[in-house]
Amino acid sequence: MMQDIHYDNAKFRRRSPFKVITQAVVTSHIRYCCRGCSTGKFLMLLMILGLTYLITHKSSDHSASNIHLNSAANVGHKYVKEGVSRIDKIWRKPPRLPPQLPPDEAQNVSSSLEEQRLHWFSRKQKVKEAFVHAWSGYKNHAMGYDELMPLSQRGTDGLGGLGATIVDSLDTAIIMGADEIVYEAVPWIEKQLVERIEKKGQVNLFETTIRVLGGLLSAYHLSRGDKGTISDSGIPMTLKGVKSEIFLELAKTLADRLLSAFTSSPTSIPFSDVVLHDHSAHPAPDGLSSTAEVSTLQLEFNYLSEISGDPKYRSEAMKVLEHIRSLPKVEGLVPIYISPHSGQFNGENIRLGSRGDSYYEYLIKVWIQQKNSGDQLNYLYQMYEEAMRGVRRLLVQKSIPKGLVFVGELPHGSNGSFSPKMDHLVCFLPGTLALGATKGITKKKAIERNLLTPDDLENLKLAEDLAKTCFEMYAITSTGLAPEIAYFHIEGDSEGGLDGGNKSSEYIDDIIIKHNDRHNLLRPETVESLFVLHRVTEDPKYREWGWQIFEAFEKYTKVDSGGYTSLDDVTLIPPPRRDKMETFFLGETLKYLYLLFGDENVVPLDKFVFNTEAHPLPIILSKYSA
Ligand code: DMJ
Repeated sequence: MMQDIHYDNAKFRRRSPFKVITQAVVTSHIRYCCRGCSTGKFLMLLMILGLTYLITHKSSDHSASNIHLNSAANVGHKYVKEGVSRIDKIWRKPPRLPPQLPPDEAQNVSSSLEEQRLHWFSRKQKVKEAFVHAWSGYKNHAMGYDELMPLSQRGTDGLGGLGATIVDSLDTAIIMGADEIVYEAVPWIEKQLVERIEKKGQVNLFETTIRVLGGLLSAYHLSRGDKGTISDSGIPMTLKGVKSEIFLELAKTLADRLLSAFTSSPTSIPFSDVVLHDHSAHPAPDGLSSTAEVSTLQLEFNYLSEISGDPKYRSEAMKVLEHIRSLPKVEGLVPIYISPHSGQFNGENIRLGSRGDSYYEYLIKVWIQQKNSGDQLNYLYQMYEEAMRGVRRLLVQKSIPKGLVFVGELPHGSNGSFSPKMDHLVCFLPGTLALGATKGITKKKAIERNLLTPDDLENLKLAEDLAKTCFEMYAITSTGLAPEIAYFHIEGDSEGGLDGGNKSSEYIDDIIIKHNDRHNLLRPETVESLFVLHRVTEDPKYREWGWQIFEAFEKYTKVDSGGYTSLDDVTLIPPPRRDKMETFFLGETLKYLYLLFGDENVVPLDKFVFNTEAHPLPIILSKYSA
């Protein structure tokens, strides 16, 4: 072993020129040719002496030159360097050039790359057309309402009446270059939104933060509010007359009201609801807040502090995470309810689905957002790492018969039984795991730079396995669209329910769908993860899966008169429809599909973090200033 190391090092150690020459001569044919021949011996001796003189002469010049190297005006140095390099040239092998393809093959490779680019470009354009169709339904039948009911062709205010679809869609329109939509959305925002914020009543703190505040902040950045350059987001800016300052002003006006959820609470845990017109806040009827909701505000409030110069937003929001840091957990995993009155977790229900999901997402994303600020937020990274180890140990299992890897739940804590239930919402996790492993660069680069820890590699593997499971949750149904919740068949557990209806799927027996869980709300989580995994692994299968899902949305959810609709049952053909187009279909689902089929330099993952509603915010470059 020692010898090997010694040998390896010797290969790279620089040998003295004298050693080089004597070794070369000793091992050369001359030795054999001239053995026993005195003239040969004489010639060999002469050669050794001559060469030794030459080398020592040059070497001493070289050592002398070292003294002069420090002097910038050393003219002799050039000569000495040239002398040494001439000798070096004799003994060094020429550098190896990378293998080159013959010209005709190189031509084929580049033209097939070009074909691929065009192929995905045209698919990306189809997504843009879908976005324009979704918007046209909203604009024609529901402009100013929160959401479109595409079947009855009217609007509904399910989110408090801030015109949520308009603000949620705006950055998608900017990213897609759908300028006509930007020019329809911005005047509405300029004229109507401030009045809505001042006059409307109750809104949910979390939903309003992620959709409306997040949308305004992202629009602010993408419209060059904080002097972002084209190379930041990779989006060519063609918009004229859009004044980004308005987005910042509105964001402050809204956030000042949302802050009452924090300031009214007796602990660092905010109340769930805010009454906009009187700057007041109150808890939910059961007195509890969702863990995911209170821990999914920080990207937005931090960025607002950054661009407004006012630390109060960041300070209130970060207190939540600092407080949760101190609470007891189960291997990093947390119950899905928390009390703003006591500041303690409530109950033992642990899951990465509804009310738990984005707690884990924001641990790593807030750390990434602030990673240039020094070490003070490293506790978030540690909480994330511990939680993902907890997920791997306590929540991950494989289905039978075909072994799909899934994340289940612990409804009664770590001492209770395991439930093989997985919400579609959990499908955010593959993307988050991949992002957490490479921090937004490709897996290839991360490996080349030796950046991946054993935990990162395990998380990346889990990400890829889970992304497949999420895709199969679509592929096992008759419509090719996933149900809201899936149960997985495991040893010793016989959940009752339906199969997905696609009898040709090899996973049909692994996934069970209960009667009440057969709906699809046009959710984004799976395509979100496919987008991140494609960026990280560069594996084209993620694009193909995304395209398959997009085609199913086109086939079964598109409404002729404009918009797309949720479904009541994904296992039936034709699927019964549910009259609602959620704002996140425009804000998230179509945006992630568009980015999945597009260029990796557009909204690059090592420069942006997406909030949980897919609004990209730039990674903060300056020091943490709160
Ligand atoms: C979105 O509002 C967000 O992604 C949130 O984190 C979870 N639910 C919806 C989309 O499904």
